Amino acid sequence: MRTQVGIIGAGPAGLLLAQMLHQRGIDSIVLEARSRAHVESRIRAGLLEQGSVETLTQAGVAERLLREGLVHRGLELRFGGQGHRVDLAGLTGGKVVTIYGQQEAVKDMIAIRLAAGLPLHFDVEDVAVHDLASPRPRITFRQDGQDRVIDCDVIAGCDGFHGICRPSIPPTDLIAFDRIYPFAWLGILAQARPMSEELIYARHTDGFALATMRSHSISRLYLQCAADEDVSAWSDDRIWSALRKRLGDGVQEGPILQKGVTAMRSFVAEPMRHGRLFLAGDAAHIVPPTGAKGMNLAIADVRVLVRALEAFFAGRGEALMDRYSATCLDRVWKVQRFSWWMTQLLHRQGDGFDERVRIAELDYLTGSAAALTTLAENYVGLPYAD
Ligand code: RFL
Ligand code: PHB
Repeated sequence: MRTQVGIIGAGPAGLLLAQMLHQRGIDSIVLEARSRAHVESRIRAGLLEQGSVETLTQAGVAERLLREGLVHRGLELRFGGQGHRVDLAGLTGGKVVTIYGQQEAVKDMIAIRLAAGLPLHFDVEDVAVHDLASPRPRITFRQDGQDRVIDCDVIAGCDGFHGICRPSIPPTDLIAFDRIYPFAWLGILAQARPMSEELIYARHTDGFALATMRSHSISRLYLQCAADEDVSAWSDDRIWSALRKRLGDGVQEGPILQKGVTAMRSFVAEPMRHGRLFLAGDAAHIVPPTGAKGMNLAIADVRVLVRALEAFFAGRGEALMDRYSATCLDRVWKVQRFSWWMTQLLHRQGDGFDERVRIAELDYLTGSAAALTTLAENYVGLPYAD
């Protein structure tokens, strides 16, 4: 097989890249290790920055998102038993965020690609990348028991944090920056009306809690828990009682459809390019979910990569490809800073000096238009470089 861009991973990064390249007449083949059903049912991110919605709209994959997504103009910070509304739109000249499940965006992009008859292979095995320093890198894999090879001009590593692309770069050519937090999130999806029209980020002496949603009848709720938390120790009753305690009155209960523990990590690999291999999304970086940035950052990387590849395939040279990593990392580090800041501000960690400083900071934040503007402009999404 032969293609211009071999894309490994059918998450938001890989699928959006394939679609945006297709719009520009550039061929790609997408390889995905898991089944279509698995990829379409993985419950993950849910919040899109305004720029992400615009990007998905321009990519022609937002018809259902624009119909079903829930537009939010503000959020609530709750601490010391009191709620404080952050007027995101008012503080950012009208910018908003949209709630739309990542797996719904993934479903939409898969359907559009398959309907167009474009190559997207699920359940592939033993994916490996070769000759990354040459102008003709190769991907090998197994499909239905057969060994296969794809000759590419470029390979896009969109295979997430546990993929094979980043580990294929010689360790001497990569620097990794890592921070693991001493807590995690227990997340549930429940058949219950959201407790509020907007998201509630709550800080409580028992730990952080977040009330978000997927629709007017499905709630998504998170609780700070131990890093090594055993989900089986959390009965439905224990979960609801912890949520009521941390979020206060108004928690709407209903059947729990799904439960899981999400580890909290900040990670960046530099550079995001090795020869003809370009990393995008979680393959290159991870943020803790508190700032709701992971999927948005994957989308931002893809925008930069598409421009670089468009110039390259149009014969305008490699200047943008050479700048790909630096351009992406500029945003990545700002988003890392914001995600780290939201995480350390809102989670309970001991009872010492740092804890008192965090409470003072929250108090300051909610009383300062300047500090709230900083929060709001990061939350709705920093402007793109292009
Ligand atoms: P993905 O989605 O992990 O996709 C990578 C794909 O690659 C496949 N793969 C392989 N395919 C072929 N060969 C191999 N060897 C392969 N190895 C792996 C995988 O099966 C997978 O399909 O990465 P991508 O595309 O970079 O997208 C990143 C996002 O998924 C991630 O950043 C977000 O989900 C993070 N995140 C959030 N982001 C937001 O923007 N807003 C949020 O509100 C938000 N909330 C969250 C989150 C992540 C969470 N978890 C579970 C980590 C909430 C949670 C709980
Ligand atoms: C979600 O809807 O899953 C979500 C929203 C905001 C966050 C994290 C997760 O900060």
